[in-house]
Amino acid sequence: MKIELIKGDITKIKADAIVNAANSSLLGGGGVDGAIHRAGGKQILDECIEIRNRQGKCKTGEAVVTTAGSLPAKYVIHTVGPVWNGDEEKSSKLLANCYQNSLRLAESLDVKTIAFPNISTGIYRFPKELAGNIAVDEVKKFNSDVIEKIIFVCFDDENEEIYRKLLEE
Ligand code: AR6
Repeated sequence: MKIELIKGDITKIKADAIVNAANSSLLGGGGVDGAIHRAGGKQILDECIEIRNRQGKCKTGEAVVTTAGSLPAKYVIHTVGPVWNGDEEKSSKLLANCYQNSLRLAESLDVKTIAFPNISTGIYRFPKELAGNIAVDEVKKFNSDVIEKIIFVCFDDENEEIYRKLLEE
């Protein structure tokens, strides 16, 4: 699997799937979640509501999929990152689950390219360095015959710098 780093807006990425840092309501919010729903249109929210009606809320660490609406991607994989509360062990495991479950779901959809934002490092205040380490570790550990390329999309300079260093190692 090839790993790429891009600085920018994930809604502009032409990948088979982009990942959304959602919340357990699946009904939208701020940050990257707000950007994806705004740019992708109502179809994404409609499918999120259908999922809610079917299974209830999405638990932290889990992932669900919808259409990407009018975005250049095919799918949006919505995963719910942990809110940082200082419990490093528990939060790290939950964040690792986000990457694993998103990648598993992507594989089941025959996704070849997938783009991740820096889950939990915005409104959910997860320390960026630790989150970057977890993201890169999980992606490197995930052996896939299906997924060919993983793109880390960093929005802020600090995350870009962290990922650049991690991916040089
Ligand atoms: N493209 C790529 N990355 C982005 C974009 C974008 N357009 N916009 C922001 N980021 P956050 P969280 C980065 O806050 O911490 C929402 O309200 C941002 O710089 O979007 O997981 C949800 O509904 C940061 O590095 O998500 C939840 O309630 C990263 O995306 C809550 O926020 C994640 O920041 C989730 O919080």
